[in-house]
Amino acid sequence: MRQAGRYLPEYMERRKTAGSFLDLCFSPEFAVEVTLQPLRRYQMDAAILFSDILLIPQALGQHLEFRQGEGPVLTPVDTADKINMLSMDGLHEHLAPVYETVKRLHHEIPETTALIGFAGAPWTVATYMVGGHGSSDQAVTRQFAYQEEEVFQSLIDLLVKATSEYLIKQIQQGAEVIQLFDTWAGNLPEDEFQKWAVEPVRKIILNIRAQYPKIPIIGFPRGAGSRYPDYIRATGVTAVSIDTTMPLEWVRDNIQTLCPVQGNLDPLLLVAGGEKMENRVREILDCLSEGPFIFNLGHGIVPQTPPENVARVSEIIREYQKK
Ligand code: 1CP
Repeated sequence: MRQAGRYLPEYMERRKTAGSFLDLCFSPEFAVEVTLQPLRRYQMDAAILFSDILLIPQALGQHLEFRQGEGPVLTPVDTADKINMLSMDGLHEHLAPVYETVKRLHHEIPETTALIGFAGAPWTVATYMVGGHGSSDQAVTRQFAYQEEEVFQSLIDLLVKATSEYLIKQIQQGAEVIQLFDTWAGNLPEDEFQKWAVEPVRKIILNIRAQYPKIPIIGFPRGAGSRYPDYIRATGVTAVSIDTTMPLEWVRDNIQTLCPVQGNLDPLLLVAGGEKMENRVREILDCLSEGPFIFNLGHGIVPQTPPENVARVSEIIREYQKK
């Protein structure tokens, strides 16, 4: 999950110096620094590259801004003509600073710390591209996919190609694990889940594995619920991130039997802290640590998180491991 960001005062300071969030993403020096910030404070086993899933639309030629208090704003690509204007021609040149960041991180982080590269899964990235901003129901994009299915398919195909190449480059530069974030997969009905969440991820994984057969790939089909097992079998992911809603015993019996899982502390419990947070951390460990398991949050860390609560969680996990 996201582990760097606005809850850390040192991040806010660095972002001020960088200028904007996008300047931070495109400065290898600052992006390395911000990736390492959580590692300096806590005993994390992995670092996740500091970047964003929306750099791909920008690299394909779509206008992108991050407005204060509003999040990402893109000029919607919601017609065949606008989608046809997107191009992979400048993709790698545009993303070169990200590859440089991965390369530097590979040399800077300790050998015992895994370096995770990532991208958004095509469906989630497409919801921002077509809708022009984040939304809780992705209605604009879901409707577009019904009414203009062929056009939408061409956008997804482009994203499959761009994302596969982008991730292969990250691996070439030293990413040791890849994570694919499908934050909005859960709102898709059955057939659409197959078409837009499963198929594109299956193809990306095939493309990556053609060059790197052994690279671990973690999928995060947030909100997939009972569809997690099918998703795992159909896409070929190595492991899955489970979101905050997943019942632990069900995960143990139906998912951990198929692959390693990571998750699923509610990021808001990390804000609340205290006994409730500590009890839940132990419950998660008690239920899932007998099988293949990576402790993690069930979604990204939020800005109002007190850093000392993260330290406390890390401490509980380390004490638990010693038992
Ligand atoms: O400084 C700031 O204000 C920027 C906040 C921020 C950060 C820290 C954004 C804007 N992106 C990021 C980094 C980021 N995003 C990482 C890097 C790793 C790390 O921080 O340690 C990762 C993995 C992401 C992934 C991401 N971006 C997702 C998928 C995962 C998830 O959490 O759901 C999504 C949906 C985005 C889009 C995005 N980027 C930023 C915002 C505010 C959003 C959400 C927009 C919305 O409301 O829909």
